[in-house]
Amino acid sequence: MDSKGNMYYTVDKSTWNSLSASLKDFALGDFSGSGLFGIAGITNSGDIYLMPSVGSGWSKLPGLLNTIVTGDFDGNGVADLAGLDVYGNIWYTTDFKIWKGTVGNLSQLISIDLNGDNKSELAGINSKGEIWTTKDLITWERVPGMMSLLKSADLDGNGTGDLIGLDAAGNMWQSTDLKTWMNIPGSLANF
Ligand SMILES: [Ca+2]
Ligand SMILES: [Ca+2]
Ligand SMILES: [Ca+2]
Repeated sequence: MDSKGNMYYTVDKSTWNSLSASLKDFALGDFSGSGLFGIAGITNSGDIYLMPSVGSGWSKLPGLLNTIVTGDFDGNGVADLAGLDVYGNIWYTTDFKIWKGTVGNLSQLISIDLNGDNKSELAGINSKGEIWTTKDLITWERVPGMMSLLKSADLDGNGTGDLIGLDAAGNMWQSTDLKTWMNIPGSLANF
């Protein structure tokens, strides 16, 4: 990406081409294990491009997605990708070549280390607002409650990812046990 915000990619590592598309979503991660962060971007048409470290050039990945997140799903210290297609189907890849599907259908996806083993798992919200998590990328468990937006961080510092949710009324909630929600005082609904 140049200083004017134009994107370029190379397929032969010697010729730079302009990426004549704008991104609708992107995520940051250390895709090379070098300690340098790169960018994974989704164009408006759903094409997936990866820039392993910022400034290194874009390469096109197989597949089509609507949203993208990063996580380390195999725990090798290199960032991997997960995302939702336009139908809400859930996909992830650890080699940037083959996308593996997991059951379910979501409208928002996040990566989260639910069990503290330094491997990422997935959580998300479906179209009804139900909250779902998977610890093995195969089976999903429902977390009680309904949210309209979901984020994760290790709120209690015990090494496992916790959930922060925003409900439809604009109230914020936190869950560190993935069973019960505690209100975070101060609604953002009126801001
Ligand atoms: Ca990885
Ligand atoms: Ca984990
Ligand atoms: Ca925690």
